[in-house]
Amino acid sequence: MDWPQKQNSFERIEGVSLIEGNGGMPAVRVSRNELKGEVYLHGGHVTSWKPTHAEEVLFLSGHTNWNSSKAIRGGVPICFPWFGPKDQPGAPQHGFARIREWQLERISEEGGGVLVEVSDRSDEQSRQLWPFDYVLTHRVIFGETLKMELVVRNTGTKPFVFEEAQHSYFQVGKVQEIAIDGLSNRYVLNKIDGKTRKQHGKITFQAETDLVYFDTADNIAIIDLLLKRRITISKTNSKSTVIWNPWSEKARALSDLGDDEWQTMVCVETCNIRNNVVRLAPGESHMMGTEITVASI
Ligand code: TA6
Repeated sequence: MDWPQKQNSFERIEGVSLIEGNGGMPAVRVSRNELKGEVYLHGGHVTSWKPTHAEEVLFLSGHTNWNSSKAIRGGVPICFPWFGPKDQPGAPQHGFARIREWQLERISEEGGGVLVEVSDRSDEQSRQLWPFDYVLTHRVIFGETLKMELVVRNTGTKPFVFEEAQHSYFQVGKVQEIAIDGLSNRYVLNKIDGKTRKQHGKITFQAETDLVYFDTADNIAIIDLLLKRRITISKTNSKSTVIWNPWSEKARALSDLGDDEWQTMVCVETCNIRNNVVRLAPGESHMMGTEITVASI
Protein backbone atom coordinates (compact mmCIF):
# COMPACT_ATOMS: atom_id res chain seq x y z
CA MET A 1 0.00 0.00 0.00
CA ASP A 2 1.19 3.46 -0.88
CA TRP A 3 0.68 5.31 2.40
CA PRO A 4 1.36 8.88 1.26
CA GLN A 5 -1.26 8.65 -1.49
CA LYS A 6 -3.84 7.03 0.75
CA GLN A 7 -3.10 9.40 3.59
CA ASN A 8 -4.50 12.37 1.70
CA SER A 9 -7.87 10.70 1.36
CA PHE A 10 -8.32 10.33 5.13
CA GLU A 11 -9.53 13.00 7.46
CA ARG A 12 -6.60 14.14 9.58
CA ILE A 13 -7.31 13.28 13.18
CA GLU A 14 -5.16 14.53 16.03
CA GLY A 15 -2.93 11.83 17.50
CA VAL A 16 -3.39 9.37 14.62
CA SER A 17 -0.64 8.43 12.19
CA LEU A 18 -0.21 5.99 9.34
CA ILE A 19 3.07 4.26 10.02
CA GLU A 20 5.44 1.72 8.58
CA GLY A 21 5.23 -0.79 11.42
CA ASN A 22 7.31 -3.86 12.25
CA GLY A 23 8.57 -5.69 9.15
CA GLY A 24 7.74 -2.57 7.11
CA MET A 25 4.04 -3.41 7.36
CA PRO A 26 1.49 -0.58 7.18
CA ALA A 27 -0.32 0.19 10.42
CA VAL A 28 -2.50 2.88 11.96
CA ARG A 29 -1.17 4.19 15.26
CA VAL A 30 -3.27 6.11 17.79
CA SER A 31 -1.35 8.05 20.41
CA ARG A 32 -3.31 10.67 22.32
CA ASN A 33 -1.72 11.55 25.61
CA GLU A 34 -1.94 8.30 27.56
CA LEU A 35 -4.38 6.58 25.17
CA LYS A 36 -2.65 4.28 22.68
CA GLY A 37 -3.76 1.82 20.02
CA GLU A 38 -2.56 0.17 16.85
CA VAL A 39 -4.07 -1.75 13.91
CA TYR A 40 -2.02 -3.53 11.23
CA LEU A 41 -3.53 -3.91 7.76
CA HIS A 42 -1.94 -7.37 7.73
CA GLY A 43 -4.88 -9.40 8.99
CA GLY A 44 -6.92 -6.30 10.03
CA HIS A 45 -5.10 -7.02 13.27
CA VAL A 46 -5.29 -4.94 16.47
CA THR A 47 -1.88 -5.21 18.19
CA SER A 48 -2.15 -2.70 21.03
CA TRP A 49 -4.62 -0.89 23.25
CA LYS A 50 -3.74 1.12 26.31
CA PRO A 51 -6.47 3.25 27.88
CA THR A 52 -5.54 6.43 29.76
CA HIS A 53 -5.33 5.06 33.29
CA ALA A 54 -3.97 1.54 32.73
CA GLU A 55 -0.97 -0.29 31.31
CA GLU A 56 -1.10 -2.08 27.93
CA VAL A 57 -4.00 -4.53 27.92
CA LEU A 58 -3.10 -6.76 24.96
CA PHE A 59 -0.23 -9.23 24.82
CA LEU A 60 2.08 -9.10 21.78
CA SER A 61 4.91 -11.61 21.40
CA GLY A 62 8.42 -10.18 21.15
CA HIS A 63 9.14 -13.09 18.78
CA THR A 64 6.39 -12.40 16.21
CA ASN A 65 7.31 -13.15 12.60
CA TRP A 66 6.62 -9.81 10.95
CA ASN A 67 6.13 -11.51 7.63
CA SER A 68 3.16 -11.34 5.26
CA SER A 69 2.78 -15.12 5.10
CA LYS A 70 2.44 -15.46 8.91
CA ALA A 71 -0.14 -14.32 11.43
CA ILE A 72 0.96 -11.82 14.08
CA ARG A 73 1.38 -13.60 17.45
CA GLY A 74 -0.65 -11.64 19.96
CA GLY A 75 -3.11 -8.76 19.83
CA VAL A 76 -6.38 -9.76 18.16
CA PRO A 77 -6.00 -12.14 15.19
CA ILE A 78 -9.17 -12.45 13.09
CA CYS A 79 -10.04 -16.06 12.34
CA PHE A 80 -12.31 -16.45 9.29
CA PRO A 81 -13.92 -18.32 7.52
CA TRP A 82 -12.96 -21.31 9.64
CA PHE A 83 -11.43 -21.85 13.06
CA GLY A 84 -8.64 -24.35 13.76
CA PRO A 85 -7.24 -26.68 11.12
CA LYS A 86 -9.05 -27.50 7.87
CA ASP A 87 -8.64 -30.76 6.02
CA GLN A 88 -7.90 -29.23 2.62
CA PRO A 89 -4.54 -28.81 0.86
CA GLY A 90 -3.06 -25.35 1.41
CA ALA A 91 -5.79 -24.30 3.85
CA PRO A 92 -4.17 -22.29 6.66
CA GLN A 93 -5.03 -22.88 10.32
CA HIS A 94 -7.77 -20.47 11.55
CA GLY A 95 -8.71 -19.39 8.00
CA PHE A 96 -6.99 -16.95 5.69
CA ALA A 97 -8.24 -13.57 6.94
CA ARG A 98 -5.40 -13.14 9.45
CA ILE A 99 -2.73 -13.49 6.75
CA ARG A 100 -4.31 -11.29 4.06
CA GLU A 101 -3.57 -7.61 3.47
CA TRP A 102 -6.67 -5.59 4.39
CA GLN A 103 -7.63 -2.11 3.17
CA LEU A 104 -7.96 0.98 5.31
CA GLU A 105 -11.51 2.30 4.89
CA ARG A 106 -11.94 5.02 7.46
CA ILE A 107 -10.44 6.91 10.38
CA SER A 108 -12.71 9.22 12.35
CA GLU A 109 -13.60 10.59 15.77
CA GLU A 110 -16.15 8.40 17.51
CA GLY A 111 -17.64 9.12 20.93
CA GLY A 112 -14.42 10.59 22.37
CA GLY A 113 -12.28 7.83 20.83
CA VAL A 114 -10.84 7.04 17.42
CA LEU A 115 -12.54 4.72 14.94
CA VAL A 116 -10.33 2.79 12.53
CA GLU A 117 -12.19 0.72 9.96
CA VAL A 118 -10.45 -1.86 7.79
CA SER A 119 -11.84 -4.36 5.30
CA ASP A 120 -11.02 -7.47 3.33
CA ARG A 121 -12.88 -8.63 0.19
CA SER A 122 -12.95 -11.98 -1.54
CA ASP A 123 -10.78 -12.33 -4.63
CA GLU A 124 -9.40 -15.08 -6.82
CA GLN A 125 -6.95 -16.17 -4.13
CA SER A 126 -9.59 -16.44 -1.38
CA ARG A 127 -12.01 -18.23 -3.75
CA GLN A 128 -9.39 -20.93 -4.35
CA LEU A 129 -9.60 -21.79 -0.65
CA TRP A 130 -13.26 -20.93 -0.06
CA PRO A 131 -15.56 -20.51 -3.07
CA PHE A 132 -17.73 -17.63 -1.83
CA ASP A 133 -17.89 -13.85 -2.09
CA TYR A 134 -17.70 -11.78 1.03
CA VAL A 135 -16.73 -8.45 2.53
CA LEU A 136 -15.23 -8.52 6.00
CA THR A 137 -15.11 -5.26 7.94
CA HIS A 138 -13.37 -4.71 11.26
CA ARG A 139 -14.52 -1.53 13.02
CA VAL A 140 -12.21 -0.77 15.91
CA ILE A 141 -12.80 2.07 18.36
CA PHE A 142 -9.87 2.98 20.62
CA GLY A 143 -11.09 4.89 23.65
CA GLU A 144 -11.40 4.23 27.37
CA THR A 145 -12.89 0.93 26.19
CA LEU A 146 -11.73 -1.06 23.18
CA LYS A 147 -14.66 -1.81 20.92
CA MET A 148 -14.25 -4.17 17.96
CA GLU A 149 -17.02 -5.11 15.54
CA LEU A 150 -16.42 -7.73 12.90
CA VAL A 151 -19.02 -7.60 10.12
CA VAL A 152 -19.27 -10.35 7.53
CA ARG A 153 -21.40 -9.67 4.43
CA ASN A 154 -22.34 -12.23 1.83
CA THR A 155 -21.81 -10.38 -1.46
CA GLY A 156 -22.25 -13.46 -3.65
CA THR A 157 -25.19 -15.41 -5.05
CA LYS A 158 -24.79 -18.53 -2.88
CA PRO A 159 -25.52 -18.93 0.83
CA PHE A 160 -22.51 -19.75 3.02
CA VAL A 161 -21.65 -21.04 6.48
CA PHE A 162 -18.60 -19.75 8.38
CA GLU A 163 -16.75 -19.75 11.68
CA GLU A 164 -15.17 -16.59 13.10
CA ALA A 165 -13.11 -15.43 16.06
CA GLN A 166 -11.56 -12.34 17.57
CA HIS A 167 -8.75 -14.43 19.02
CA SER A 168 -7.72 -11.85 21.66
CA TYR A 169 -4.46 -12.22 23.61
CA PHE A 170 -4.40 -10.44 26.99
CA GLN A 171 -1.36 -9.35 28.98
CA VAL A 172 -1.45 -10.81 32.51
CA GLY A 173 0.90 -10.69 35.51
CA LYS A 174 1.31 -14.48 35.71
CA VAL A 175 -1.18 -16.90 34.16
CA GLN A 176 -0.85 -19.30 37.13
CA GLU A 177 -2.26 -16.56 39.37
CA ILE A 178 -5.24 -15.28 37.38
CA ALA A 179 -8.85 -16.46 37.42
CA ILE A 180 -11.49 -16.17 34.71
CA ASP A 181 -15.06 -15.57 35.76
CA GLY A 182 -18.31 -15.65 33.77
CA LEU A 183 -18.36 -19.15 32.26
CA SER A 184 -19.65 -21.18 35.20
CA ASN A 185 -22.43 -23.70 34.41
CA ARG A 186 -21.64 -23.66 30.68
CA TYR A 187 -20.79 -26.71 28.62
CA VAL A 188 -17.15 -26.83 27.68
CA LEU A 189 -15.14 -28.99 25.30
CA ASN A 190 -11.65 -29.58 26.64
CA LYS A 191 -9.55 -29.90 23.47
CA ILE A 192 -6.67 -31.43 25.45
CA ASP A 193 -8.58 -34.59 26.48
CA GLY A 194 -11.47 -34.33 23.98
CA LYS A 195 -14.11 -34.45 26.74
CA THR A 196 -17.17 -32.21 27.18
CA ARG A 197 -18.28 -31.35 30.71
CA LYS A 198 -19.90 -28.53 32.69
CA GLN A 199 -17.75 -25.72 34.08
CA HIS A 200 -18.10 -25.21 37.83
CA GLY A 201 -16.85 -21.88 39.17
CA LYS A 202 -13.96 -19.80 37.91
CA ILE A 203 -11.25 -21.04 35.52
CA THR A 204 -7.70 -21.21 36.86
CA PHE A 205 -4.56 -22.41 35.06
CA GLN A 206 -2.24 -25.28 36.07
CA ALA A 207 -1.36 -26.80 32.67
CA GLU A 208 -1.89 -26.39 28.92
CA THR A 209 -5.44 -25.13 28.49
CA ASP A 210 -7.58 -25.17 25.35
CA LEU A 211 -11.28 -24.88 26.14
CA VAL A 212 -14.28 -24.21 23.90
CA TYR A 213 -17.41 -22.94 25.68
CA PHE A 214 -20.72 -23.17 23.82
CA ASP A 215 -23.83 -20.97 23.99
CA THR A 216 -22.20 -18.34 26.16
CA ALA A 217 -23.25 -14.73 25.77
CA ASP A 218 -22.35 -13.46 29.26
CA ASN A 219 -19.60 -11.02 30.22
CA ILE A 220 -16.25 -12.62 31.06
CA ALA A 221 -13.71 -11.18 33.50
CA ILE A 222 -9.97 -11.80 33.87
CA ILE A 223 -9.11 -11.21 37.52
CA ASP A 224 -5.42 -10.41 37.80
CA LEU A 225 -4.25 -9.87 41.38
CA LEU A 226 -0.59 -9.33 40.36
CA LEU A 227 -1.36 -6.52 37.91
CA LYS A 228 -4.18 -5.47 40.26
CA ARG A 229 -6.74 -5.20 37.51
CA ARG A 230 -9.91 -6.73 36.19
CA ILE A 231 -10.40 -6.93 32.44
CA THR A 232 -14.05 -7.30 31.41
CA ILE A 233 -14.93 -8.70 28.01
CA SER A 234 -18.46 -8.22 26.79
CA LYS A 235 -19.61 -9.90 23.62
CA THR A 236 -22.30 -9.22 21.01
CA ASN A 237 -23.74 -11.94 18.73
CA SER A 238 -21.06 -14.40 19.82
CA LYS A 239 -22.18 -17.79 21.07
CA SER A 240 -18.82 -19.47 21.71
CA THR A 241 -15.81 -18.51 23.81
CA VAL A 242 -12.35 -20.07 23.67
CA ILE A 243 -9.83 -19.92 26.50
CA TRP A 244 -6.25 -20.81 25.59
CA ASN A 245 -2.81 -20.94 27.11
CA PRO A 246 -0.12 -23.14 25.49
CA TRP A 247 1.94 -23.68 28.69
CA SER A 248 5.68 -24.37 28.61
CA GLU A 249 6.14 -27.31 26.24
CA LYS A 250 3.82 -26.07 23.48
CA ALA A 251 5.28 -22.57 23.83
CA ARG A 252 8.75 -23.98 23.14
CA ALA A 253 7.39 -25.55 19.94
CA LEU A 254 6.03 -22.20 18.73
CA SER A 255 8.86 -20.32 17.01
CA ASP A 256 7.03 -16.99 17.35
CA LEU A 257 6.51 -17.20 21.12
CA GLY A 258 9.38 -16.77 23.60
CA ASP A 259 10.00 -19.72 25.92
CA ASP A 260 8.65 -17.81 28.94
CA GLU A 261 6.07 -15.57 27.27
CA TRP A 262 3.24 -18.07 27.86
CA GLN A 263 3.31 -17.05 31.53
CA THR A 264 2.21 -13.49 30.82
CA MET A 265 -0.57 -14.15 28.31
CA VAL A 266 -4.02 -15.66 28.12
CA CYS A 267 -6.42 -15.84 25.19
CA VAL A 268 -10.11 -15.15 25.77
CA GLU A 269 -11.68 -15.39 22.34
CA THR A 270 -15.02 -14.09 21.11
CA CYS A 271 -16.15 -16.71 18.59
CA ASN A 272 -18.87 -18.43 16.62
CA ILE A 273 -17.44 -21.88 15.99
CA ARG A 274 -18.35 -25.58 15.75
CA ASN A 275 -22.04 -25.93 16.85
CA ASN A 276 -22.31 -22.15 16.74
CA VAL A 277 -21.40 -21.54 13.06
CA VAL A 278 -23.14 -18.66 11.25
CA ARG A 279 -25.21 -19.02 8.05
CA LEU A 280 -25.65 -16.10 5.68
CA ALA A 281 -27.91 -15.90 2.63
CA PRO A 282 -26.83 -13.67 -0.31
CA GLY A 283 -27.02 -10.00 0.69
CA GLU A 284 -27.14 -10.75 4.43
CA SER A 285 -24.65 -9.50 7.05
CA HIS A 286 -23.65 -10.60 10.51
CA MET A 287 -21.87 -8.54 13.17
CA MET A 288 -19.93 -10.08 16.06
CA GLY A 289 -18.47 -7.72 18.63
CA THR A 290 -16.18 -7.50 21.64
CA GLU A 291 -15.95 -4.61 24.08
CA ILE A 292 -13.12 -4.59 26.61
CA THR A 293 -12.83 -2.49 29.75
CA VAL A 294 -10.20 -2.48 32.45
CA ALA A 295 -10.55 -1.49 36.09
CA SER A 296 -8.20 -1.46 39.08
CA ILE A 297 -8.81 -3.91 41.92
O1 TA6 B 1 -7.72 -20.73 20.11
C1 TA6 B 1 -6.98 -21.78 20.58
C2 TA6 B 1 -6.23 -22.39 19.41
O2 TA6 B 1 -7.13 -22.85 18.45
C3 TA6 B 1 -5.34 -23.49 19.96
O3 TA6 B 1 -5.77 -24.77 19.66
C4 TA6 B 1 -3.97 -23.09 19.54
O4 TA6 B 1 -3.21 -23.96 18.88
C5 TA6 B 1 -4.13 -21.68 19.14
O5 TA6 B 1 -5.42 -21.42 18.77
C6 TA6 B 1 -3.10 -20.94 18.36
O6 TA6 B 1 -3.16 -21.23 17.01
P1 TA6 B 1 -2.09 -20.61 16.01
O7 TA6 B 1 -2.49 -21.13 14.66
O8 TA6 B 1 -2.21 -19.11 16.11
O9 TA6 B 1 -0.75 -21.11 16.47
